[in-house]
Amino acid sequence: MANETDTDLLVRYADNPIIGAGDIPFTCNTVFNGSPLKLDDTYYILLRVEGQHGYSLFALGTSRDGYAFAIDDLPVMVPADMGPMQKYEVAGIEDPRVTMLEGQIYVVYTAFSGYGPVMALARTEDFHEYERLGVISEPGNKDGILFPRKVGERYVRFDRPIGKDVGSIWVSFSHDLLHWGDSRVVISPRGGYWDSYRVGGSTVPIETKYGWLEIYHGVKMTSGGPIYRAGVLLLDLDDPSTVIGRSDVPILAPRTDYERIGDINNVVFASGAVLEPDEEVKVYYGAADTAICVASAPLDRLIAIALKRSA
Ligand code: BMA
Repeated sequence: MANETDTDLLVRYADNPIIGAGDIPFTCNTVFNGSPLKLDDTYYILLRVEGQHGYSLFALGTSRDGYAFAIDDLPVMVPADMGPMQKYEVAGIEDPRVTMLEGQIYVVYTAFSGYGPVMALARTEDFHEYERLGVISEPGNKDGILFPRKVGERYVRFDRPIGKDVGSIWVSFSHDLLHWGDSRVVISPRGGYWDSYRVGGSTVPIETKYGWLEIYHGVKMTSGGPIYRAGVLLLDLDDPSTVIGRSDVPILAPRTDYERIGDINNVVFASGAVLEPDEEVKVYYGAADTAICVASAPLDRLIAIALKRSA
């Protein structure tokens, strides 16, 4: 019998998971949804760590090969205990997305409180000190991801507002990274498909000559609970609300024990990607909200599946 995992376009790293709670130097419950950035020859990954108390904070991993990460002894960013962000972060900070933009490192993250999830923006120069720039959405919005360059005169981000219980991917625009508008829907759930319940942006989009390549997550609701899978989009370079391609089938689905069983079963949640010089795309993802994994595919095969061409 063929290996079940062979059905996915993304090929799992043989030694997955690459980071689990036991690799975190301080006591925690789980580690998942890490956002990578490769600078020169070093991989940095900002990790969502859920503490024993139940709320999340961020830890830092560094690596020379993108697989073996050394984790800092202490968290690098914890929920604010004073200042204007304190009341929006009392239930934790979650799902960071790290974007290099105009030579600066920005982090969009979900700030959680009794008000519900809001997007927040921070900036760092060294991954250790974070300057909070503020709340950049109203509640009910998450999966905020900054594009790595302006489109025309404006900065661009992905949004994932929940409207009428429908979670679609939107894009919004800004002149200063703080005030956002001109919001437009990009994709919505597809009835009957693996992404029939909710969709949201996952990775910082990669610029290709065919368009912005975005790996997104799609959720199907079942009587056994939600199943999170990953798919691919290609968006127009000059108008990212225009869809050029969307994969019919997922590129990664929960199949292994570490993806099927954890704090939240049946989850692969892509949270970042690194385009290597040989055009291999390493996709980092949270498995079952319990560990960090990597899977990869050549860029041209990801483009082909978005365009529904055989690769
Ligand atoms: C989403 C987010 C992610 C999580 C996923 C699966 O709504 O909360 O952080 O990985 O659900 O549980």
